[in-house]
Amino acid sequence: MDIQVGIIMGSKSDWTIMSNVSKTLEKFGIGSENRVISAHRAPHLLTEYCESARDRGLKVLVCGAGLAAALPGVAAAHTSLPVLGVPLDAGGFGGMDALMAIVQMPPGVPVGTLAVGKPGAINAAILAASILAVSDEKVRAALDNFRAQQTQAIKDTPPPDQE
Ligand code: RP5
Repeated sequence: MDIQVGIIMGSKSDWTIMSNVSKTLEKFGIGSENRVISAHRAPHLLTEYCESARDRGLKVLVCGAGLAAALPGVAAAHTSLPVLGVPLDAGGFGGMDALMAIVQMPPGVPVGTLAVGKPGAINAAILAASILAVSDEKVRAALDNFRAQQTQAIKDTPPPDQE
């Protein structure tokens, strides 16, 4: 499986949530790589990673961070690849701190910001799949199949009082 998505998190402590990104991408047959690279603690490493990402074959970056959460924005500053940001609750303000930091990018350097925590991590993977599906028939088929199954599961769910 070609590695097409780069998943970066600010700390190993983000892994519990960010592992949902690679797990979800696998469902669509999309290969990914995981890296811990803090924008604040290892800024040069982050620059190097993002500047070389496109040439190494990556097509989308998914970045998760908590607290001041500069990671997705700084990544987007160093590449024109699509960057998706996942705000994480690292103990301050229920993740609102990270959400505000990630969503408030200045015009010209966008980050596609997802929900806080696990729902955001899962949706970042699905959105990455949607981006890749534009030019990849296999991913498109997997995505369409996932959406159809999801809808079917809703239709098959009995109302609570009829179980
Ligand atoms: C952020 O600080 C990381 O993304 C993490 O969510 C948070 C706390 O990091 P640790 O102190 O657990 O390494 O940069």
